This record gives sequence, structure tokens and C-alpha cells, in this order.
Amino acid sequence: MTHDIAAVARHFDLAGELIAAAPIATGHINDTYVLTATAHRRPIRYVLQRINHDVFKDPPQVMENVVRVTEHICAKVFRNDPELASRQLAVIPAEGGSACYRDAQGNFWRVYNFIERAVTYDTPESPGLAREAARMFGWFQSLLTDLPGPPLHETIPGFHDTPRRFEFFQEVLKADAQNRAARARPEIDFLFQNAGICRVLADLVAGGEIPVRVAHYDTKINNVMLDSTTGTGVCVIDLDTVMPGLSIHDFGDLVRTAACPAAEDERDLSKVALDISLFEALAQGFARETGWFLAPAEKSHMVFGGKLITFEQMIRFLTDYLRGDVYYKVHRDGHNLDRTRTQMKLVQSIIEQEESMNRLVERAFQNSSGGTN
Ligand code: GN1
Ligand code: MG
Repeated sequence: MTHDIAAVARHFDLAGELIAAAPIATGHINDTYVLTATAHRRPIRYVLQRINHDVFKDPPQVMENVVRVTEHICAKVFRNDPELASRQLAVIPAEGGSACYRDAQGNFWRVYNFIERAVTYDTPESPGLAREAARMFGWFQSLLTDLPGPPLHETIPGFHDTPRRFEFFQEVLKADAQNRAARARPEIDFLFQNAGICRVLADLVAGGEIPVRVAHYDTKINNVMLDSTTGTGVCVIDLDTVMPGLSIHDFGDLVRTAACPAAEDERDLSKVALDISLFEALAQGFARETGWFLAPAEKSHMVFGGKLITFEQMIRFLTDYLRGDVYYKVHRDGHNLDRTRTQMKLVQSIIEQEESMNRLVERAFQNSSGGTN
């Protein structure tokens, strides 16, 4: 569907006149545009997004979370580094001061400041980049350890409820409405053989060994912005899924996306494997910022988190493939099956290297300021 972006933009408190609006193709879920306005002949850029309300059923709740989190982070960073605080995400209010605007068709729109002189990477090009991205997600979590007020909204209920996702996969498989299961036999078998992975964390949370914190829940490497000159982390973006959750899940998703240089939809599976030096860098970066507050059971399950989240992502891609590609945007036939296969290959690679990965995490936490617990 095409939208009248200029008309939408008029509902926000932009500085000056809108002179350009360009779509950017990024992410599987929301629609994103870069807006340029000029005030006193100086261009100011913004990011306009249509929140996908099929995925996020209650966009105002998403925005309530986002405003609380961005304001808390900005205020805390400001105390030590006002320049860095000015480069954090901030919600630009819509008319009447609300955090998003609802158009006549029922779409929800929101605007952020554009973080200038910063870049994102889709793949970890070096251990240094992986370390810095991981440090940023750890920093994000540490900044939110003292978020005041009630728990955040769960913007997608059961988002990392892996047992529930596995149950849903089984229902979809049973129906096989698109007749696609036959093309995914080895992948389906793999899920059943490894289904024991799903329950482990739920049990540790229920037993009180692992606390629920504020989690980002989409810790892909391209959700970190780095300064384009120095390569130093600037801020964490894509806050729609920030909600009560597990630190292990965040580290796990980082392992999934940043410890393997191949793209998520790579068809040449020989390129898909966990790279141990990228993984070590991730562990070091994350431990540096989180060592002081994580519980022992969280530290000792970080590698498991990588395996779990990759396994869960495999369940999610395969479920969507079997349903007929209704959730993730696809750009070719079998796209979700290709994605499923990369995740499976990565889980296998993690299983093969699990022991040495655990040793690296232990060492990373020992060397972080927080020690091992
Ligand atoms: C989705 O749209 P994007 O790229 O930010 C998804 C993540 C998945 C990811 C897989 C709300 O994220 O959970 O890990 O695709 N976001 C949602 O690439 O489902
Ligand atoms: Mg996202």
C-alpha cells in the first residue's frame, strides 16, 4: 500500500518545512521513511515509521514503553556525556503531544530523530565490530536496570515463549494448509529431535534462578548505530520489542545474528557457521557492561541462550513458511525456508562448539569488572 507521507508528516512537530521523504528498505516488520525538513536553511532529518499493527496489536502501548525507555536513557547518559545523550533515540511528538499519530485508515505512525554521522552493519565484519555491538546491547541493559515505575507492557505477548512457539508450530504443521511440509522434512525432523531445548529457561525462571529484567528483544547487529568516523557505539535502536524479558535472550539473539558472518537468508550453507572469534568478541563486549549485575545462572546460560534463540528463530521461520509467509516480508519463493535452513545450520554449529564457547564466556565474565557473579 502507498501512503501520502507528506500528509502524515504534517501531523508531527518537525522543525521547519518538509522537503523530502524517502522510503528505506530495512527490517521485516515496519515501514520506514527518512524525512528531511529545513529550518533556517539547515536540513534536519527524521525517521518516520508506520508501526505494523498486525504484529504490534497495541501501538500506543509500544510507544508508552518507548517513551519511558528513551527518556530514562537520555537522562542517565546526559549526566556523564551530554553530547552522547543528544545522539540517543528520542520520540518526536505528534500533534497534541502524543507519541504517535493514527491516520484515517487506522495506521499508527511515529517519528524519531535521525542519528547523524552514524552507521549500522548487517553483518559482523570484524571481531572489533562484534565486540562493540555487544557492548552496546549490554550497556542498554545496564542503563535500564533502574527503570522506575511499573513493568513495561509486553508488546508481543509470549514473544520469547519458546514452548508456546513450538506448540504453535505443531498446530501449523498439522494443518499444512499450503502443502509445504513435504519440502521441509529434514528441518521439521530437526525441530522434533531437539525440542528439549525449548523448556530449559522457562523452568529456571519459574525456579527463581533467572530474573526477568528489561530486555531489548531484537538485538540484531544492525540495531546498533556506530559513529561513522570512530566506530564507537552511539545508540541502540528499534525499541518496539523492549519489554520485560531475559538478558540471556538478548545475548542469544546477538549470537544468532553477529557470531556468523553469513546473511540470515544465505543459500550457500557452507558459509553458515558460528565463528568462534566473533563469538569471543561478543562475550567480551557484553560481559564488560553486564558483569556487575547479572546473576550466576544468567552468566552460565549465555551460550545456551544463543542456541535457544537460534532454534526459536528456526521455529518461527519454518512456521511462517508453512503458513504461507504471513508474518515476515519475503522477497523470493522459499525465502522463509532458506532462512529456516541457515538457522538450523547455525544451531548445529553451536552444538558442536558449545564447550569451548562456555569457556570463553566464563573467561569474559572473570575479566569484566563484575567478576564471575
Ligand atoms: C524481525 O523486523 P526486524 O528485522 O526488526 C522480528 C525479530 C526477528 C527478525 C528476524 C517484531 O525483526 O524478532 O528476530 O525479524 N521482529 C518481530 O530477522 O517479530
Ligand atoms: Mg525489529
